[in-house]
Amino acid sequence: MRFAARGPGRAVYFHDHRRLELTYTIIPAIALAIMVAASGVVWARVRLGAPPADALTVDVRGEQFAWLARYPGPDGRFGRVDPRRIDARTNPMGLDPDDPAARDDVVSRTLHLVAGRPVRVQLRSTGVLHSFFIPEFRVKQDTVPGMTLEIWFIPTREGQFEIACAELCGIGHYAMRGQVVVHSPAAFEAWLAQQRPALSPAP
Ligand SMILES: [Cu+2]
Repeated sequence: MRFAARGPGRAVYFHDHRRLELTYTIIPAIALAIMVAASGVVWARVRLGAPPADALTVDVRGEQFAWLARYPGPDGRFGRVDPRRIDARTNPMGLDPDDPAARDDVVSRTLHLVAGRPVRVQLRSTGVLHSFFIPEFRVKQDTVPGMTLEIWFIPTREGQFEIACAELCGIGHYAMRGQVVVHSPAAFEAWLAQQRPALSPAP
């Protein structure tokens, strides 16, 4: 406004202004350093810290184009899985029937969790990269074929939420939606008690 075409005076041109440049470098540098340090503390707690001892462990597998969750069954142990055993209809998780620990494993298309109880999710993938994303929980972790990657968090509220796939994984990527149901502890136990082992489906 001051130096507009019709205004009085001329703009001053200067080539260097050390104090101005130092100011607009140092102030953002300090602000960014504070943000990096503060987020680093949170990152380390979430990503490097072990989940609490009472955490529920769930095995989750991404496939084109759906999510599968596995619970260890009454023996509390996950049985062996083998990608060569995967059959889309009869054994999508690839459970190995030769392993006794696999015979009581429960497999669900919906992820069931407990409000207030930490959960450790072991992520696997069949075929291609996916990304396990629950927007409401601010939880996101890629799934990589051949690797088991872990993420843990604490659902705080009962209700239904959505799992999205956040990695373009093929033609059906847009439809790769899963459901998370967060129960009270009693409702979760009741749900689990109703499930049949994946390897012995209803007659
Ligand atoms: Cu996907």
